Amino acid sequence: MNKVNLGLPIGTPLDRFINKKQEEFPYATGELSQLLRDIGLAGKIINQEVNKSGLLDITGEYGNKNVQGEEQQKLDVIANIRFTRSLRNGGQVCAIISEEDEEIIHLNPHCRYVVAMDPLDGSSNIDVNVSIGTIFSIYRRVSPVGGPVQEEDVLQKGTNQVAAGYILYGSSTMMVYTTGHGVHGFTLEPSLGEFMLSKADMKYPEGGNIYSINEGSWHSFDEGTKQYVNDCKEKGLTARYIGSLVADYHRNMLKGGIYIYPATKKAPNGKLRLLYECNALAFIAEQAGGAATDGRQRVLEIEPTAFHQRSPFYIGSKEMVEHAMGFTKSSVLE
Ligand code: P6P
Repeated sequence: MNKVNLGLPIGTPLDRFINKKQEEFPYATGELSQLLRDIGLAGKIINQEVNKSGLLDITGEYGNKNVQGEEQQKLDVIANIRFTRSLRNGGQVCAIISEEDEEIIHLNPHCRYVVAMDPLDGSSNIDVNVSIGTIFSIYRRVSPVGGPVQEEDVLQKGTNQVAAGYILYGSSTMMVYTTGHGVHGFTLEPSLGEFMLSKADMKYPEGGNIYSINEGSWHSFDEGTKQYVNDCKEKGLTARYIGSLVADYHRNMLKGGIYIYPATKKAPNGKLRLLYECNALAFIAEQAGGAATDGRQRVLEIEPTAFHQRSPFYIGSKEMVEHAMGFTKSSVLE
């Protein structure tokens, strides 16, 4: 039997897929399965909000800045509340680290799982109807169950992830996740309110000819990134940049390509956050046969030292990421 997608047919509901996958692991307690279902539920709730955002007063700025100093959008705050509530009610999570909260959100100390999340990435695109996404990463806590969650439970390397995924609120809404046994995509069937298997065992195509980077920041790129972008142009590759990480990532995984958010003079460690953006997508990318680096090393090997630390990010088709690293490995930001 094909271990990866168990031969489950396209159209299999997410809950049934998760249950069948759990049967592969005799010692599974069902906690991770329940947690994935809780995330799916929150995604359906947020999808409702996102789809109505033009009609309700939930677009635009909330009037606060998040821990990153970025203007919180109303839907950012709503998504953070919805996810936190769904994970609290689901009863499988001991703590959350969220882009929208500076400190750890402590839930049930008797649970084993920690969730790192960006509840709604790309939120500045909400008002102009461009695709946005939720990104999540799941770890087992390292401190004793029952005791208070410690920083070490959250500051774990990406290689420790037990699951990761994203929800893309686009022309259709998709949930894509991995538990380390392939990457599977589920499309929301709105009339049923169910995520249904639409892409089993997703893999990058060999190679790729799309590069995604905000060339408006060209003058503040490091020399190596500039040389790589010039190389892409000389080869006549296609430039595609939506400005919404999940949307750019998803397209590049399906069609072959690389997404880059490098270190810049304005953001010397890059813009994207290691724990709940880079690590989650890096786990998915590697499971799909791709790669993810910070320009010098595998993202999943980076030892986190702060909840909201940033990292330069090069992610996509393995050969494109490796080719880019040939330019950036010894490049320094002037
Ligand atoms: P820039 C959105 O704010 C985000 O975090 C990613 O979704 C997106 O790829 C990137 O920032 C866009 O940043 O600086 O190019 O506008």
